Amino acid sequence: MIDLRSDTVTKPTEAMRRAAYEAEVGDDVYEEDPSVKKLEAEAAATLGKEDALFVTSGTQGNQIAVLTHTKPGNEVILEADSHVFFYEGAAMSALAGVQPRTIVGHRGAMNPDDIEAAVRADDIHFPETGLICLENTHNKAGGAVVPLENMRRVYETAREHGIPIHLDGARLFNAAAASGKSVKAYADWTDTVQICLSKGLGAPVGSIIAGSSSFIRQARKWRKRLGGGLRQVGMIAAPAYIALTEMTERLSDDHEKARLLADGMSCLPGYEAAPVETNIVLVDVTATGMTAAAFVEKLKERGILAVPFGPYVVRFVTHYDVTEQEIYDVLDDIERIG
Ligand code: TLP
Repeated sequence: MIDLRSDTVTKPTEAMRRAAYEAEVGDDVYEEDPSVKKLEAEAAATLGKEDALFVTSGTQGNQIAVLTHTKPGNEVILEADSHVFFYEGAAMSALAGVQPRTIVGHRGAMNPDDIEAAVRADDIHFPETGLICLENTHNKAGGAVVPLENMRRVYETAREHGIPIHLDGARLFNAAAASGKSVKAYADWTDTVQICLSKGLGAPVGSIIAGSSSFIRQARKWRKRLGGGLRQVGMIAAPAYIALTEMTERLSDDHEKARLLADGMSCLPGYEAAPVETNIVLVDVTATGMTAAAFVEKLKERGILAVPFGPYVVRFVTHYDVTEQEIYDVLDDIERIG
């Protein structure tokens, strides 16, 4: 099978498996696991934040951020197709007791004027705006990079109103690779940031949330409440350290493969690929007369996995476990599907 469903399907490298075996460990609930401490310190430095916390998943990291920044009854401003809103099982409402206020963005970027208009005035009828969430790269917008200038303007709006900003940076290293800017440059326009190490970077498990020391102290407590306080977790922090320090440079290879796939598909009749900036390719299959689900079934019969991302849109995600040759093979198969 050529698995293009997501960059979450990457398998840990040999070096990661060895690092897991050899990891120095301790009880991380007592903050005594040296491998976890090393990872958190490196992540905090890379993102330019005071402190960082290793969490089990991107969803857990985002939700700990929501829980830590807000109080029940708050409203959270976020993009209408953002992962936190669309794909996290309404966790912010179910767990934090906050309500989402969505804004439709352009390629994942919300207009700062729309944010300004959505911030609640002081009125007895209204919830308080407790948080603004951003996402970069933006998954549903096809891996679009939210420009730094947009993030800077959102930050200024947020600061005027004293509202914190959390960035879902599950694929922030992809944004950095595509733009040539550092992840810190993006994180500078946020209060807190979540990065995933288990997507295109290949760690078997884990995400990081980073922010001020006082934020991380409270976030650690939320992680424990959610059952995310783990013990000898250095076994997974050690491979995650490799993901953070050795796997980011090669992400532009994935972007190349995504462009190859998108350009190739656009040359075939019936397929229309959205602009590709990183490792996600969204293809509209309307003109083939098939639904996305039917097309994905046809792909599967040929040993190719992708996901329907809407009634007529299919998502392909490139990563290091798929070669350039396999992308050419996929294009040959799609040509045969017609
Ligand atoms: N996204 C997954 C699916 O949930 C859609 C994927 O295959 O892309 N933020 C963003 C922007 C994400 O894309 C994801 C995963 C997460 C957060 C959640 O990460 P995990 O899966 O570690 O909870």
